[in-house]
Amino acid sequence: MIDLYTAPTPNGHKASVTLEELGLDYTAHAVNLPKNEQKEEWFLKLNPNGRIPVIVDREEGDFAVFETGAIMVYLAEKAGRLLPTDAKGRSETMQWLMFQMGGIGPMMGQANVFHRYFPEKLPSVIDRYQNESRRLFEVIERGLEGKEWLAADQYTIADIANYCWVKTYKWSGVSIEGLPNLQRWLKAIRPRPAVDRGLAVPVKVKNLTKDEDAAKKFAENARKSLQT
Ligand SMILES: N[C@@H](CCC(=O)N[C@@H](CS)C(=O)NCC(=O)O)C(=O)O
Repeated sequence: MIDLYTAPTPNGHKASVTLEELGLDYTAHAVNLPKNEQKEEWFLKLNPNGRIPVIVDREEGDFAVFETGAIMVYLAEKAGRLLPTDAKGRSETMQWLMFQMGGIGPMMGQANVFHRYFPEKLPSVIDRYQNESRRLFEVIERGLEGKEWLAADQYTIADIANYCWVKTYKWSGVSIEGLPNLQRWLKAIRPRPAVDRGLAVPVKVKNLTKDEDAAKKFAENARKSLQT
């Protein structure tokens, strides 16, 4: 059994969607980010970085894993699925996973900070992160040319990692216009039952781009855990 400490954010969803896709037995525990529970001592013992998500594998002597890329690789290897084992397939998957970890996640994350959460609106900073996110979307567009999935001709943790962030493009204020491959790929992943279940962990959140009050509240809460 695995304990997942998480919150309803793209990084949290990367872990819960992976667990659902792999059919692993797990219990989700909601971490209250506005209350900064992720900075409490008990949490820092599991993840010194003080950020969600983190997993604890009870079948492996309470082994804790933090950083979503490492969590996804750990889970895929435990279940023996979603990460090809041949050298090239594994490398392709890792390339697109690292691309998400080092590019899509940080850039969209900062676009959200400055577009949605920061009290001052700094146009050049907002432009910088939104334009860089758009550039990275165009990289995915090229990566999907003539291909159904990002890596190894199969659905892998690389698709899950990138999907959980790219799907929030509206919240980041980044357009997906003129990117037919990326749009097709988003549409192919969304109806998967495991994705649907994973996106409802630890709680289902409203579509923030369609609900102004919910968006305001979410931004206020996000501000509380923002390190400036
Ligand atoms: N690189 C980390 C990023 C994790 C992360 O940034 N988590 C955010 C939520 S999406 C968080 O815990 N924010 C609260 C905080 O920064 O205190 C990973 O991939 O696991």
